[in-house]
Amino acid sequence: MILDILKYPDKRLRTIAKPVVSVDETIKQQVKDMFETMYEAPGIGLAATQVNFHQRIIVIDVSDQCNEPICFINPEVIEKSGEIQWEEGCLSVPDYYENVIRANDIKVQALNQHGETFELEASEMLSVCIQHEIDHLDGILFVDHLSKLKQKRLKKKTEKKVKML
Ligand code: GNR
Ligand code: NI
Repeated sequence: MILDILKYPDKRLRTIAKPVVSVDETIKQQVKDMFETMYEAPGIGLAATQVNFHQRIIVIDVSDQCNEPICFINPEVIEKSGEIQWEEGCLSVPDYYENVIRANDIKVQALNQHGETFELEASEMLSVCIQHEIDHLDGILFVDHLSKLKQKRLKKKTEKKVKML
């Protein structure tokens, strides 16, 4: 099932997601729906927060063929180093792109969609995407990393758009 994606400045995007207690059938169905929603959007990642489900689930596929799905449940960054600047966008902030600086190399521990623990080392686009998605689970948007001036301009632009509807 395709899920609706919350759009900035929806307050529900500020919710802090709770850890998944057990990877049961409800969670597995949620993971499936999130992959479907991400591929349809299309996007390279999606956090549960964006579809108004406030448990710690992320889906990602940064491959060209869209055939390398990765699901992270209760993800934790256990190591990070280096820096990378990447132009980010977000399905919850349509038509807006800005550079953000993040760690380039990270090691993540999580559960997969079968409830098994795994570790993954990531860099560049995958690393940026994982950090962007974990931010969502903590109620943080990529625009929060920008200067106050840029945030003010985005707020104005968004208010204009809302008026037009
Ligand atoms: O589709 C997406 N592209 C993207 C590009 C640069 C940095 C991060 C991303 S994630 C985004 C999908 C999304 O909003 N995930 O939360
Ligand atoms: Ni996003």
